[in-house]
Amino acid sequence: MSSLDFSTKIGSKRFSNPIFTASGCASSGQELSQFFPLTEIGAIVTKSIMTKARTGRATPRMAETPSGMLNSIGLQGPGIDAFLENDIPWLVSNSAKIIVSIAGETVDEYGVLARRLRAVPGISAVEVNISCPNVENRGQVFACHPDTAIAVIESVRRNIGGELPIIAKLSPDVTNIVEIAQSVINAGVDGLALINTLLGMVIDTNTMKPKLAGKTGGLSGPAIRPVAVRAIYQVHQAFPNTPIVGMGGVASGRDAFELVLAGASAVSIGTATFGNPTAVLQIRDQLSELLLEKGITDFRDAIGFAHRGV
Ligand code: RRO
Repeated sequence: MSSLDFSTKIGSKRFSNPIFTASGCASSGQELSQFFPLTEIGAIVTKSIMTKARTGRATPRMAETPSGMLNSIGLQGPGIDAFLENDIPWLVSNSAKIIVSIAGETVDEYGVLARRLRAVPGISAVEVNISCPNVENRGQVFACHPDTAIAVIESVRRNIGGELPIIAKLSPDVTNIVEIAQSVINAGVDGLALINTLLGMVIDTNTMKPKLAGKTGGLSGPAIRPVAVRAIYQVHQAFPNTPIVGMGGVASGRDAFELVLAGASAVSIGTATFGNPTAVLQIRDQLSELLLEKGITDFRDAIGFAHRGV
């Protein structure tokens, strides 16, 4: 059987394979490392980190939905100091490829986080999460408006220094995702992460109250995959040279392939990991088999294939 070049690039950085974890679904990798060495995956994308430690929203924070789930975690995390002291050295000592996801309540907070990361060795890229649905104030969903999205990315760009690729994570809960992508590309991102969860809500018909303490939550899982495929397709069509890390309900190699055909240069696995901690590896292996079955020996030839000749 012919061999596959499974490597991919985001900005200046190369990854040995295109299957990553999705931010928030594998913390900083410690739990997953009980099941396999983190060097097996293309990159670990850490849970979005903020300047200060945060307990997150009240429980219940999760609810099942048809073919998916809602989460209302609310950016729980240790804060950047503890993260840099504990999580990054641990990941580096495990030779993991690291993409650090950051989140802030203000434009300045993103700049502060970027400045803290600029001199840290061992990081491959920064994901700028401007699309967390679980914030008290919808005005903090910076990815919902071109002006606020630009302000955050400019602040990160100013503070991060030249080397680290910046990936902006966008929300599907907008009228025109291409317009938001255009604004963050103009502001200097090297890649895009598409898509964050969709804002949803479940009401318990027995108690007649919302199931989540925070009332609303982010919808993930197979239910949202067609939304991810659509967003990736639209954005890749408009900006074919901007790498996309695709995510949204991927549970098999074939699902990952669909996002790649739409235009993703890498695919992150989130919700599938909760039911099966080795999902990331299975999806990686299924995707590589599928590519070879299709006669594709260079992964990069598959990126955006669905656009060709259309
Ligand atoms: O922490 C969360 O509640 C959360 C985040 Br930061 C995000 O980006 N997306 C999501 O569904 N949940």
